[in-house]
Amino acid sequence: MIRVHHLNNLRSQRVLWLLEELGRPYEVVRYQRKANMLAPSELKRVHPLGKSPVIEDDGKKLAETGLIVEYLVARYGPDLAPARDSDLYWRYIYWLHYAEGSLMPPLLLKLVVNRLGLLGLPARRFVDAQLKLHLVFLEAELANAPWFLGDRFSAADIMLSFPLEVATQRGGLDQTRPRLMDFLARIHARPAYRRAIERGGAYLYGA
Ligand SMILES: N[C@@H](CCC(=O)N[C@@H](CS)C(=O)NCC(=O)O)C(=O)O
Repeated sequence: MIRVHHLNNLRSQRVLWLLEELGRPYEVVRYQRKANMLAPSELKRVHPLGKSPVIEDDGKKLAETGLIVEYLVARYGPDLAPARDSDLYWRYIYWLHYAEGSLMPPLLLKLVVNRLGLLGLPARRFVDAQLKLHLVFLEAELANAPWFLGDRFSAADIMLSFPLEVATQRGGLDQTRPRLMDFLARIHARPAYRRAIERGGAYLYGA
C-alpha cells in the first residue's frame, strides 16, 4: 500500500487529495511541525532533507510534490493528465513545475518579509510586485475555462491548489481575482478534497 509521510497543515495535503481523487488505498504517517515550523527530526530518517511530502510505493521512496504527483498519475490515474503524445501534456508538466518552482518562492519570501517586520520593508515592494505578476497571470489563465488545462479537471489543478490557498493568506489573493477565488471554492467543494482533509487532519489553508 502507498505510504504518505505527511506533515500537518502543509504541501503534502495535495498528495492525500490526489490519492482520494484516484481512489487508491493509502496509509498516512503523520508528523507534527515543531514550534519553529520545521519538521520533527523523525522525518530525516525517511529522507535526508527531512521535508514532506515523501511517499513509499512498491519499494520506491519519492520526494518532491511535483514528482510524486507525476508518478502517481502516470501509474494509477492517467485520466488526471492529458495524453502523453498531446501538446497539452507539456502544459500539464509546465504547471507541475511552475507551482513549486515559480509560484511558491515569492510566497515563501513573503513569509520571511512579514516575519522581519520593519527590517523586511525594503524587500516588501519587490515581493508584492512579484506576487501580483503571478496572480494576474493565473487569473487570466482561467478566463476561458474552469480549470488550468481547460474544461477538464486535472492533477495540474491539484498542484496549483496549495500555492493559491497560501496566496489567500499572505499573497494578496482575494475577491478582486474572482476566477481564482471561484477555482478555490470549487476545489474545496470536491468530495475527494474533503475526504483528504479528514485523513490529513487540521489544514489551515483549506475551506
Ligand atoms: N518543493 C518541495 C518542498 C518540500 C517542503 O519544503 N516541505 C515543507 C512542508 S510544506 C517541509 O517539510 N517543511 C518542514 C521543514 O523544512 O523542516 C516539495 O514540493 O515537496
